[in-house]
Amino acid sequence: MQRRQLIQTAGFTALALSMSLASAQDSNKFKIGLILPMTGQQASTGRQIEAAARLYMAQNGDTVAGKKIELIIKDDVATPDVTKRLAQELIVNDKVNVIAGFGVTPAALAAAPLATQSKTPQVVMAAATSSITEASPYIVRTSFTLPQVSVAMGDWAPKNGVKTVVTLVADYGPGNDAEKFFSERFQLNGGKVVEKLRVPLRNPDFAPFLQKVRDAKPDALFVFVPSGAGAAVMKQFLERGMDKAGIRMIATGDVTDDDQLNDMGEGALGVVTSHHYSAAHPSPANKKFVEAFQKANPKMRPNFMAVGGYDGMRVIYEALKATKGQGGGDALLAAMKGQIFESPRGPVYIDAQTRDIVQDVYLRKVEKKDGQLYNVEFDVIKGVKDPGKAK
Ligand code: VNL
Repeated sequence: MQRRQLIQTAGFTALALSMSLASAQDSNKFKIGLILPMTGQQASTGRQIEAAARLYMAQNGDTVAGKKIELIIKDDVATPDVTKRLAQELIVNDKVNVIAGFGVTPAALAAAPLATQSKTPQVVMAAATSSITEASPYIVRTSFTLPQVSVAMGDWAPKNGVKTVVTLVADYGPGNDAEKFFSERFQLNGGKVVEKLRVPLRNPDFAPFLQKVRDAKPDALFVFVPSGAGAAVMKQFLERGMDKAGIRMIATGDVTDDDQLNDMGEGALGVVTSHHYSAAHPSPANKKFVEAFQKANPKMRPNFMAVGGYDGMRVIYEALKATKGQGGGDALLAAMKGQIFESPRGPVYIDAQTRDIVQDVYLRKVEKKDGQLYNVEFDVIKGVKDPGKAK
């Protein structure tokens, strides 16, 4: 009897001990739930961000302020219903400290109410519609916004012989932002927008739209499509001889994406874009970043998505350090706001009011360097805030 009791007690003690060990172990962990499109049309964005997040961890260690960092990567196939379910599971079951990633705008918006309810910081590393940061006070963004980069093109084009334009954008949040902010600025500068075309986000066929552009015969076609779709637009633009018909392509840098640019062929030479990151950005910090990224991922060139992911990890690591490993959601969020640092893209900061990134925007031209195609920067607008916040 006594013996049985003893064994039972010992058993319970062992169980209790292992449970408290597990929770002690858990409280020594800091979990980041990274929700990304790893398959489907936006898979290159997931690949780039995962590679960059892993690089950041390899360079900065996986223990911060006494906490072991655990990265939990989930594939949402850029589908908002899936994003929402995954965010819920990560927050409730895995008890992650931060959710991050978000390859497309609908995915970022789907997770926002969960971030608010659970007071979990949501670090948006890719999605770029201006209004995203207004969807939750727990959102911090390390990518960019379409208004931020499109206005620069609305200033550059009319000064460089482009008087008439047709716009062609993917028909959802960031495309609508690009269309609006480019057009308004271009017209303010005396340019004329002849026609505004919107293509579906899913499996777009550009041919009928490009035919319309040919008929309208503007000086230039202004394009926004999301990362991963640029090569298809470029191919059809060239195949239909638009350039030979005297129509220039101008775009946001999403189109001449470093992930695809080198395979676009010589026809892409001379295309001028505005954006916040080029793999050819000539700073020592970027040279180090590109070299390390390519050493770890020999077949890849980092693009703007990679930099959004790398800087997002930086923002999370530094917030954890600043809160000495103690931070709950609110403390972490407060420590993310106002961070100032040198990114591979150039100097940046997280605006404490808007929680959006403030950064330099560059004008770039596709050129050949060492036998490869790059977006070579030739002008810069310093410290650009998101013009989409009407305040
Ligand atoms: C978005 C914006 C996605 C820009 C992108 O690539 C991009 C978005 C996937 O907000 O959905 O290049």
